[in-house]
Amino acid sequence: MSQLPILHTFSISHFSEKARWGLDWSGIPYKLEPTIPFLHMLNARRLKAPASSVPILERPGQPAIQGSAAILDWAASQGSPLPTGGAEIEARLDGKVGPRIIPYFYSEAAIATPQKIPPLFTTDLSPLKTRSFRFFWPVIRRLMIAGLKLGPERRERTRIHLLGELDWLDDLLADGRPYIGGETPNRADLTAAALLAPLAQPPEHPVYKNLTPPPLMAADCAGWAKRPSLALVRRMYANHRRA
Ligand SMILES: N[C@@H](CCC(=O)N[C@@H](CS)C(=O)NCC(=O)O)C(=O)O
Repeated sequence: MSQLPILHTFSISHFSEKARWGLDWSGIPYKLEPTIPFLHMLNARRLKAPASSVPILERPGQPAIQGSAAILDWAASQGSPLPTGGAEIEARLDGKVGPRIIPYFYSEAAIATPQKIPPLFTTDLSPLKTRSFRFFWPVIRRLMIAGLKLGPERRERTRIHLLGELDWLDDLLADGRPYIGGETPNRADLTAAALLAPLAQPPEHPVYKNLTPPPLMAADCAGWAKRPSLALVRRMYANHRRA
């Protein structure tokens, strides 16, 4: 095994992007290992992770770390220049925003524009995993629709919740501060930017620069673009996202 830590991700995953960005910001070298649905479960089991989700950081000779916040905690413990602070806001973003973006996006995209999803999932994948993903995509799609109960009703419910969270973030930024952290970003800024990036598709994003939202989401994104919360996402990517 490589002596570098290995970051297991889904390329399309916003929580994976949060961990990846945090490691990039930290300057900690690592190997990016994007995977595909179902293989990720086998991998999580091999790494003795408590849940199946990505991101997971595999460390040579040490237990793997699962979860974007735990991976960032570890990066900070290495004395890295990763910004700190904003823990309560980060926890709310992780608990209420990140999980809702998933059904909000897939409820429309997996049904109306499923052909646009594979390029996002297969960014940076090995040729073999890319072929496997494309072969299994029709099955993965059906299981996702059934498992996550995707559809117009789920979309509408998660949209209303998301709007409430955008209002909350806009209020935090209402005094005109450039970042949640004030004049400089804290970890909550990184978290907000990574988790809300699907709504802003920043050109610096390694994957969502190629995201074409489905029609209803595109209309939402256009209507929400001037919100301080989404301006924050674009500012964070423009000023702070470097590979
Ligand atoms: N709180 C976790 C959430 C991770 C998460 O929800 N990951 C999704 C992809 S965005 C996932 O792996 N879903 C598939 C699964 O849970 O098996 C974190 O911060 O890492």
